[in-house]
Amino acid sequence: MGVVNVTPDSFSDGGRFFDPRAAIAHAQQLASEGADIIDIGGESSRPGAKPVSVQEELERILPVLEGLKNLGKPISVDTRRPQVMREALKAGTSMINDIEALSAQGAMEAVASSQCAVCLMHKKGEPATMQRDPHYDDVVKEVFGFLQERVAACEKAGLARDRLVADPGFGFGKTLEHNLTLLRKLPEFTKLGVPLLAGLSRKSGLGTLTGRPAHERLAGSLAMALLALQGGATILRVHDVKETKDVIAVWKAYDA
Ligand code: 9MG
Repeated sequence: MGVVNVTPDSFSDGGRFFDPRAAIAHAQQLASEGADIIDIGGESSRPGAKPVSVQEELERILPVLEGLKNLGKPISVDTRRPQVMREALKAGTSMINDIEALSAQGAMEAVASSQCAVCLMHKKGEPATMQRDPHYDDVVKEVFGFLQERVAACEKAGLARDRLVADPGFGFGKTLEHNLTLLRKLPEFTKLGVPLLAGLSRKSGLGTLTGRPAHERLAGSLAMALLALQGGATILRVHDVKETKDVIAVWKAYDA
């Protein structure tokens, strides 16, 4: 899954793809590099990010969705808002990537009548404050329990399990140690019975581990990608598609 942030303030590429033409060209580039899914987001969820209005979010993503209609690859929209989900689905989106796991009022209904896939992500707290001293008694138990409950809630609302993907939400209300614990225990999350998505690309934990700024975290991101594959992730949300595809090719040969 290649990331396209149509935002002025995302942590790794803030502003580079804010112009719809730049976002469309970047999505085309990621698709040509082998991305199987393109994830379009109109609201930054980096730590400290401020929410944008529904109107603003729609104005950012709809021209990009229009420009990618004939891309020939599934498009995912990263949103937590039911109104945005509905408009994105009308525009042909195949997947909703929700960092709030369809917990907003009306979100479940917004996707239930379509056939789209849904990524249910765990997050503790709100982006503006979630990295201020997050605490868990047992991070694996809490994140697993949350995702299990959301999968069950989706099924109860009529979303078949084969439409769902689960994601522990690395970096969303988690310390570096929480993230590493979740990564070590990722194989346990395969018990959820749905594909696992991991988003570790360029995240701040890599800055802590390597001392490098976001645009210099490629090697660390690739190491994380391999660890996530080994842990059972089948979708990697990444900025560097071409290089990650090479990691996947090596991993597949090893794992054959
Ligand atoms: C939007 N977004 C930013 N980071 C993410 C992650 O780790 N997973 C998912 N599903 N979405 C993310």
